[in-house]
Amino acid sequence: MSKSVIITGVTGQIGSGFARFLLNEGHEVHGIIRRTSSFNTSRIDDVFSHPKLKLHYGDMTDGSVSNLICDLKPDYFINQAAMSHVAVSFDNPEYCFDVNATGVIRCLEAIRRHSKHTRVLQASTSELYGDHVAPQNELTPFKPRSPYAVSKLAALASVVNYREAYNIFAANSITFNTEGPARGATFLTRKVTLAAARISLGLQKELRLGNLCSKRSWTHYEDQLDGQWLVLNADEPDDYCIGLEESHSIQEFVEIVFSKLNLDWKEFVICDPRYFRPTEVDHLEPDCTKIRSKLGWKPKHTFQQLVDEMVKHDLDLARKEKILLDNK
Ligand code: F7E
Repeated sequence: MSKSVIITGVTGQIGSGFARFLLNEGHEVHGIIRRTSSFNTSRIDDVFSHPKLKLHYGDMTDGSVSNLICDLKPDYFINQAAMSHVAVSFDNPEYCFDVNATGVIRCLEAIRRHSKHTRVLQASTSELYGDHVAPQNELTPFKPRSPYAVSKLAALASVVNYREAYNIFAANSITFNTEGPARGATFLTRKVTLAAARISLGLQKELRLGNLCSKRSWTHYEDQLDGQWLVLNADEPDDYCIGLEESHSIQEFVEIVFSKLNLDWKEFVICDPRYFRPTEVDHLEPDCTKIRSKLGWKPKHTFQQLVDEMVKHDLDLARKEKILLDNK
């Protein structure tokens, strides 16, 4: 049966993936986009004219999203909107909290007061675990180490509170790093694959990075999406860790990507203090026993497949860029 779904953050990597997936399944998708002077809809260009996609201007920092919830009373509310860059949150903590925490409470209030049947999925994050020893699962204590993580912890706790206090179906996906060819270029993986591809064709000379020692679990966005959809459709609302149960250091990731392009990373990577964070999170790696055993989640992509897909995508982009340059 066709459902109505509000997706915030629909122009992002996973929000756009959700829109595509839900439209394919025959659902009606209401995507929230922020007004900007530059184009920000490239990730949904392919479904832009789909008859079941409606885009609405809105922002988590005001009443626009809650108003839409009141008007539409959707079956599902998927919150992918966030000020999601951990490093930037140190420079702009107040805005970060407004979007990531207060913004979520605004929406939960609208659901509690006007649309109690709506099922809520909050995209939470492994950043909550901070420097707690890996692997982390749903029982691991939270130790946030950035304004981003603090704001996301407030949102997670609010979702749990609304679930318990008002009997709303509200669930958190505790999402480990989510990657793919549509990942934003300021996040580590995409910054590296874009740079390495350009370097291999002589379009770029160096790559400046910060801390190479931290370890992350990088998961394909389609596997994250599968997991989050299972969480949203479970019999009972609950919180689940989602991610590949393996981790690699930043240096390992860099080495793998450069070697796929027959490059020695040490010749091109420069350590730049600008990219270090005031407090770092050293090692994030999930234990996903709960979602595997309760909801049957299983990732379809290995880490190597994810890297291969990103490298191939960015090499194709770099080749196109070079052809344009050569024909100038
Ligand atoms: O950094 C190190 C950096 O920015 C990964 C967000 O989606 O996942 C993401 O947060 C690691 C960190 O992701 C650079 O210090 C070194 O240790 O790709 P990232 P993140 O901070 O893990 C979580 C789950 C979220 O929820 C967030 O929204 O790489 N690193 N050099 C660098 N990172 C960046 N961005 N740029 C560098 O030059």
